[in-house]
Parts: sequence; structure tokens; C-alpha cells
Amino acid sequence: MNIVFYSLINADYAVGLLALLKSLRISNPDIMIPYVVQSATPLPAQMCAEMREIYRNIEFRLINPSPYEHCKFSKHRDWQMNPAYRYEIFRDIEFDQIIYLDADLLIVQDISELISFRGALGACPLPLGEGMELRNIGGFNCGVLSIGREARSPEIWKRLIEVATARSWSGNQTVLNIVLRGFYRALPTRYNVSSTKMTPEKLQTAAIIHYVGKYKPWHSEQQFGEYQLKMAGKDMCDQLSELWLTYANAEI
Ligand SMILES: [Mn+2]
Repeated sequence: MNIVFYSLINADYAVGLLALLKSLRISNPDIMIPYVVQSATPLPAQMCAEMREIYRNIEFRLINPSPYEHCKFSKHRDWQMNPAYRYEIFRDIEFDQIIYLDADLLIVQDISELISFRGALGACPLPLGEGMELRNIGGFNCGVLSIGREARSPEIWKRLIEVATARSWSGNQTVLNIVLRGFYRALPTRYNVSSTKMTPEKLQTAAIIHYVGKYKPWHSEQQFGEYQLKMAGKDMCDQLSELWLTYANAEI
């Protein structure tokens, strides 16, 4: 069984991935499976060197962005990086199980149950009311995905591109939900706990924290949006900021 971590970033998200890698080393020091980092343009060499220092078994790959140029997204958010690049995972034929991780995550507890998941698609359920087009029907959050070979094929990749080009979507999550719904099996919710409605109880049991939304903890001007400040409260947002900084500044 060859299993791999996989992230897709640009230079901005590389800051997030550095903190994620540190959190992985600290919370799960025995995990050393390969980590593939993809980007559409070369990442700064210094950043790649820093990442390799934290996680030795890391490899950087460039993707060809041209198949994704016609995938359309609504203008509600400036994604900076084409969200359709995520579909590139579904062309992989090298690995048996791919654990895709967003760069805006922190791994804060043991994730052996996530590592040992085998199946076509493991993901955490979206709470009702969340997920833009999915808010009334539910679905899965795409920040953490465990993808087996069964859910990766030229046909599935083609279908993703077809759905993605058919109309403007809020992001890649809706398209992935439409195409992959039949493969989906729910992972325990503690493997992808959204920062939006974080509570002290959820924070205590979370294995992976997901800093969702337009603002990210590494942005200097604003780290959380108005909605999240209202939902989680200022104290919780401060606590989440501090936690992210603790990992980002940790010496490995
Ligand atoms: Mn995310």
C-alpha cells in the first residue's frame, strides 16, 4: 500500500503549509509517508528548503494549468489560485491512497485513524447551512480528503472538468460533491473541524483544525472575517490565532 499526503499551494499558501508541516511533525512524529506538494508556478527555493527541513520526505511538482483555464467560479471570493487545480489529484495513478490536505489546516492530535482509512473517498460531513450551493442538501468538506484508486480515473477527471465548465460555481467543493457523491464515506468530524463555529468543546477534541474562509491566520491585516468573529466570538478567534502562531513559530 503506497499512501501519500498531497497539498496544492501557491507562494501565499506556502506560509500556511509550513505551519501545517510543523504541526504534523509535532503531533504525529512517527508519520513519515511521502508528501507531494503541487503548484502551478515554481515556489520560492527558500520556502521549499524550509519545508524539506521540517518534513524530509517531501517532493515538489509543477502542474500544467491549461486544462483548468475554462473552469468558472463566481466572483464572491478572490481565490488567488485557480480552485480547479484541485481536480489534478484525480489524474494520479501512482498512489493507492492519497490524503489531500488544504494548506490552511493544523494537525493537533493523533491522526492514525485518518492514515489507516481505506476506501474510494473519505471526508468529513458539511454541517447543514454550510457549503454555499450545498447548504440545503449537505455534502462533504473538501479540506481533508482520503482518496482511493476507485475515485480516480480519466473518466472521473473528465466529468469534473465538464461540471466545472458548465456554470460558475462558488468553488471546487460543490463540483467535487456533485461528481463524487456516490463514493463518499464519512470520516469522524474531528478530522476537519471548521474554525467558523469553533467552541471550546470542539477545540478540545479536534484532531485537525481547518482555518476556513477568505482571511487566513498568516495574513497580517485581518485573520478572520466578520461572520466568523460573530459565530465563534472574539475570544475563540484570538485563541485560534495564538494556536496557529504557536505552531508556525515552533522550532523543529
Ligand atoms: Mn481550506
